[in-house]
Amino acid sequence: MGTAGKTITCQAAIAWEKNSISIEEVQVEPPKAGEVRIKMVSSGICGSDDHVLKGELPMNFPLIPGHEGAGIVETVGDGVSSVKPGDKVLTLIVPQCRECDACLHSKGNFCDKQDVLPCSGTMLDGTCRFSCKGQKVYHSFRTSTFTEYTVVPEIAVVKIDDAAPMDKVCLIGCGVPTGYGAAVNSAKVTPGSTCVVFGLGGVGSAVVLGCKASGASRIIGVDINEKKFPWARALGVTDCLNPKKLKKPVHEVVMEMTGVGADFAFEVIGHTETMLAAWNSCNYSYGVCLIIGLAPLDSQLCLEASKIVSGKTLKGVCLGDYKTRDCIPQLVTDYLQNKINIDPLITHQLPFDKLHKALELYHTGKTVRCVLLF
Ligand code: COD
Ligand code: ZN
Repeated sequence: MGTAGKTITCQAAIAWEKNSISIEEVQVEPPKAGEVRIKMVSSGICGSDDHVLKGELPMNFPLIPGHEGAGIVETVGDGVSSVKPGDKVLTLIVPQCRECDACLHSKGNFCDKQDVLPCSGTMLDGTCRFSCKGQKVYHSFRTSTFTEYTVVPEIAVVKIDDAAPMDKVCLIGCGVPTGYGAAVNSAKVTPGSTCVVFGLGGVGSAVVLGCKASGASRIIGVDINEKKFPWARALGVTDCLNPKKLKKPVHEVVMEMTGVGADFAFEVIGHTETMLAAWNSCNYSYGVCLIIGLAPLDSQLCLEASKIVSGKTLKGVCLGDYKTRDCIPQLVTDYLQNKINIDPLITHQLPFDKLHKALELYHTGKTVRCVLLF
């Protein structure tokens, strides 16, 4: 008995309100036109999911969290042509519609059809495909990967190589392009350069991977959680700094260590204070500061305006500036060809029913990336 055209009942994590999550039996409707239903195989737990769970993004509850997913296409809706049942796929927090201004511009990648800013919690037609106990359940980032089955718009899903190990490649749906791509594709880190990375979580560690791959000779890692330092050193960080243990502001220490400031600074936390610290750690003339973290929605970044004229660059970046459907499959192929090694980013893998344990590991700062397996 196939499941095509039928509602599927399965297990999913539901965030009922902020800081309240439980695994429940849910109903997942068949995909509508332009949509894809996916049987999940793995999902990373990313810092952005934590923003959702804490209610820091204006999202509708109850919702199914998760966006960094790998799975197998179960069925497709009318008009879907880029994937078919049985394909291995990744879900994409930033879709690529190939029609909007950002998609049509050679440099743009923040597709108008994304559901990050602002968040609707629905599919593109404004309705939802999930329900639980008769109640409508919202999507998160139009992906919702903490579930055995999900429904995603075709523009937010991409086919990957048949040989991809599905318990690992979920990271290439988000953390790897976001971090590695920021270093390699957006900043274009140069050989012999000095980089400073603020935040050594899953995404910051992927930035380190990209700096190392680009030939940076010095990579300074900054984090308030020293449990991250051994993992960071193994990836290529040469100097670790804990701002809480320094006698002066971290940017002053970076300036002293480098003499002239960093060539490249990356903020991978999402706080305005660390964004300023990253900016102030850069060389005043040619330094490049990339902001990856999402700051609180009502916050303002206040820069000393007279310091901008000297030439340094401040740039925001999402998903490594990659046009997601065009570029992400190649990152999977690069991994399969040993050109990128994402394995050290995955410090834990747990079955989906151990979700609470996985979230506890994340919240106590004991993981770089924990992957849920379905
Ligand atoms: N100073 C130094 N380090 C800090 C501080 C601080 N004040 N506060 C927290 N940290 C460290 C934590 O100890 C942790 O190691 C790290 O910062 C954050 O890591 P994670 O694992 O919690 O989060 P990531 O790496 O999965 O995600 C970080 C993002 C900044 C990407 C995320 O939080 C975010 O803002 N996402 C939205 C923006 C974005 O690019 N989204 C697209 C892909 S998700
Ligand atoms: Zn993410």
